[in-house]
Amino acid sequence: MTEKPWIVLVGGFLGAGKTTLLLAAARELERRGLRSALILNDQGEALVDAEFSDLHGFQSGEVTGGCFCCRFSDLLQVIDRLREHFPDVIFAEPVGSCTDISATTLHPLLEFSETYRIAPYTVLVDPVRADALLFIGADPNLRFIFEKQLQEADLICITKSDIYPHVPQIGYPTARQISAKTGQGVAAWLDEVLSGGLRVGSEILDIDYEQYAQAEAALAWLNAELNIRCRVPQSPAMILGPFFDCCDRDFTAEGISIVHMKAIVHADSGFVKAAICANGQAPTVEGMLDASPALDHHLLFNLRAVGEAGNVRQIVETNLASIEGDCAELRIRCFHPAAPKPERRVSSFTSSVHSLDLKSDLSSRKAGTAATNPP
Ligand SMILES: Nc1nc2c(ncn2[C@@H]2O[C@H](COP(=O)(O)OP(=O)(O)OP(=O)(O)O)[C@@H](O)[C@H]2O)c(=O)[nH]1
Ligand SMILES: [Mg+2]
Repeated sequence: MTEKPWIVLVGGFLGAGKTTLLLAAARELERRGLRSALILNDQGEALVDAEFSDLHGFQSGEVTGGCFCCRFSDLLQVIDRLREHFPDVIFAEPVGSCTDISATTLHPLLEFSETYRIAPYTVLVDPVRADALLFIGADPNLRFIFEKQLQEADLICITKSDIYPHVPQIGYPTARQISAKTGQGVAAWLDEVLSGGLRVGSEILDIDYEQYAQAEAALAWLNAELNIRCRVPQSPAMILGPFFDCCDRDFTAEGISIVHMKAIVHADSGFVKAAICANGQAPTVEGMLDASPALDHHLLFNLRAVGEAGNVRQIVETNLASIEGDCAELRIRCFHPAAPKPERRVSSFTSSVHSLDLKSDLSSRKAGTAATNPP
């Protein structure tokens, strides 16, 4: 490995499997004697993904309150901070509803190629999500984001091959199928992106930012965090299970479509995490189902859904209030993401990076050239 750490950006739609792959890749690098760090990103604060990475023992940092493009300076600061731990590879996961990453994050990062080696941009695709979003009649806002993400990828990988063995017809070449659960394709993907042989930032989107803003704003975004003191000791799973199931039931009853719902309950005895990527799905459960009962628990809950933020918040508050025990330090934020306003974006034809007049219309900006890392 080089003294210059790699920065590996991995995007893809909400729930595509980004965090799960990055943790599997970090474990693979650990087996090779290499150090990894992870950067998670969100429109809000209190991230399930960040807590989950910490619980796996990896150095992580967060860029919160906006996507990488709107918080590019924060991203640089977090990258610099993580360097203190001498990582060989810094993985960075943009928000799953974000696109135009190549122009607003990858190319601006290439300005720092003296310090870092920038890997090609991988976009992950969940086959079932692809089938649903490329179907005629799919939600046009979600489909817009999904298609733009595919368009700007340097490399597309199909995830969850252990449960979905088919390759969806997405209209773009795909590099490989990956299962972060069985490990299929993980080492090969790492070898490919760290080979230095692929083009970086080969696509710059032609994107209408008004349409992009409207597509993101169709999502309701809820992040909640609280402490729970039980009256009698309970395991984390005993708290998480009923809360999670009731939220799913109530969203379905109200016609709110879950895009990704995830939660972690953490006690001194252990933690349990549950996630679903659609209403009524059997949750993926990770952690320690058999953790001993405990009195004190910490709950983190992140929901991305198609629905009205007020409705979503009310359902979550009602179900939080039904948790057995005394709740304290509740922090809950529910909103529709604000219009993306990138700090920087590569210019159309020169591929140089500009600070933007935030009111400028980006919709007519068009293709730049692919960049490379200096030797
Ligand atoms: N069976 C299986 N499940 C997977 C795999 N990768 C991810 N998942 C599950 O898919 C769900 C979403 O995975 P995440 O890694 O959280 O997805 P993400 O893209 O980081 O999601 P956001 O950060 O919300 O955009 C979780 O329930 C994971 O356990 C896989 O390879 N196989
Ligand atoms: Mg994630």
